[in-house]
Amino acid sequence: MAQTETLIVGAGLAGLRALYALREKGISAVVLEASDEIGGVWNHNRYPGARCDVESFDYSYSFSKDLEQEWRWSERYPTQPEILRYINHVADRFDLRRDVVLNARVNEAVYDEDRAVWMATTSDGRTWTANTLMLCLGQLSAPKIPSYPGQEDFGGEVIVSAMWPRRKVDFSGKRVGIIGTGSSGMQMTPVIAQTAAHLTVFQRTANYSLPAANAPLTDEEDARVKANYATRRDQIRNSPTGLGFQPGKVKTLDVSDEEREAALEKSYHRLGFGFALTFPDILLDAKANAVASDFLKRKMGERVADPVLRKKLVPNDHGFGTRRPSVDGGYFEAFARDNVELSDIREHPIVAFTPEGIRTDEKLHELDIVIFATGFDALTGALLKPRIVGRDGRTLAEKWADGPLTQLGLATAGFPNMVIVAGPGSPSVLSNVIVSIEEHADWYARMLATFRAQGIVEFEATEVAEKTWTDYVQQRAQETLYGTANSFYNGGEVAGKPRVFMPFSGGVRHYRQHLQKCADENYSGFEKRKTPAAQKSTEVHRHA
Ligand code: NA7
Repeated sequence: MAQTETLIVGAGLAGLRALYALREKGISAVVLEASDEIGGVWNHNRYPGARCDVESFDYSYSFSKDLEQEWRWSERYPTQPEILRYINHVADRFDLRRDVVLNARVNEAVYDEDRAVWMATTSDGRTWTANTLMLCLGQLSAPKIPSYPGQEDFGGEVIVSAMWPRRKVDFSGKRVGIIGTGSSGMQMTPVIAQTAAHLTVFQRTANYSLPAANAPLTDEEDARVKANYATRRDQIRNSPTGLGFQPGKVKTLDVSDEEREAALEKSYHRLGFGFALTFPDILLDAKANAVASDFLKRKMGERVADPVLRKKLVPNDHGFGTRRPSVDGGYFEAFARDNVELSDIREHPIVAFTPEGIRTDEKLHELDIVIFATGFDALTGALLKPRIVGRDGRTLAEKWADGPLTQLGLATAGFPNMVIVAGPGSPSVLSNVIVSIEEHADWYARMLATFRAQGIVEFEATEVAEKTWTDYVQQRAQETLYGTANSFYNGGEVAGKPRVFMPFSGGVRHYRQHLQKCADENYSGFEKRKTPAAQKSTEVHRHA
């Protein structure tokens, strides 16, 4: 049985950053990774066109000034291969690999109440013991794969975008179908269209998207950012979404039509996700949202010449930002190609797969390759995959049956010495996730170092604190328009999943203030014990 102070589960951006933070505090840790490579979602999502829709300067670690200066991003929005190279560079640069165990999927983690330790068993047959269990399993990392009648009879190849094969997939001469038009489907469409003989995009919901305005980064741009990186990082940490954009000060309807149009036009062309903050009320007020949505619908419509196609491709059932929008590189324009076809599966649903392809209630689409770009069981999916057993034999899946409960997005009562990085109850998917990851990693490292110095062997979120925080997360969400759509923010994307808004929508700056307050109050909302509660109760029992 192997032993360490902290077991980190997952070697993506979060797990590696947590390892670095813990080492800095002299806390030993081992990272267990299911795959044979580090990188998390950036290891698995190798589909053509995969890239981050946060600018590369900001989708990068801030913990090392040297790293910031040394690394040279090549484009404004980094591609998946470049991000994976970056992650591998960081792992080598800071000698992180020596504490990473690959091919070790955690199937089960059980809390031993008497000893206040976690015991984790992995797919390689080993058992690990640790004082603390730190879950760095990602937010959008448990793929959601639909099953259709006849799927097993399909004669072609089926590929899942989030489990993309390592080999090169050759689309030339192939008839390809993509199911799903979220960021993944939208990113791969224009790329695959270039080589496939024919591409059919199966769309259930038309999605909002802004043009990426991607470009190679010049040496001047690189030097300019690196000369002022600290200021840029500061702006990011103090912005609502961790992207550096501050909300406009004047409300949408408080400016003249000309001013409003000019402001929307400006942010449309420069800011990607910053568009949502052009005015402070776009995600808060239905009328303001309708104005921003109409602007974007017009813009998307201008990118599609065919009026019938335009009607299908422009969203009509939800407001901008109430589900995650996309930042695309030529998605709408791809439909002008002779070899690209849209299948509106809301109008003509998929009936079944056949040996030849996909049959909708309108026609048979003959296909050689079908790609599922159908998204993820977001936020809780990956956390609930391993069997995590807390106090009294209760599993995390049982505890969260009606939705996740957390104290400050950090931990959940009944699961002592277990923490979650960038999961439910924290800004997570509503933020530049790397900012949220770094915030948690450093905060936990300080917390664990403090507890060690204080002789605390067991810490546990209280039920009162987690109820207060979870209610607050709901209250903040109710102030927004997020509740008006089914999305992966609120469980609406998975049949049977509790419909609960999961991330904290109050912004990364506000969230950090809560974290700071918690730490300042010697980690309020947590019970801290020098003897495990189970031992104490045995003692009490004995004395009685
Ligand atoms: P998303 O954004 O969750 O998109 C998934 C897409 O797949 C979306 O268009 C779904 O339609 C569609 N979908 C899901 N299930 C089905 C079924 N059963 N049939 C047809 N279509 C389906 O995932 P992505 O991978 O694109 O992006 C995830 C994040 O990764 C992204 O936001 C970035 O953070 C990076 P629906 O809208 O549910 O009707």
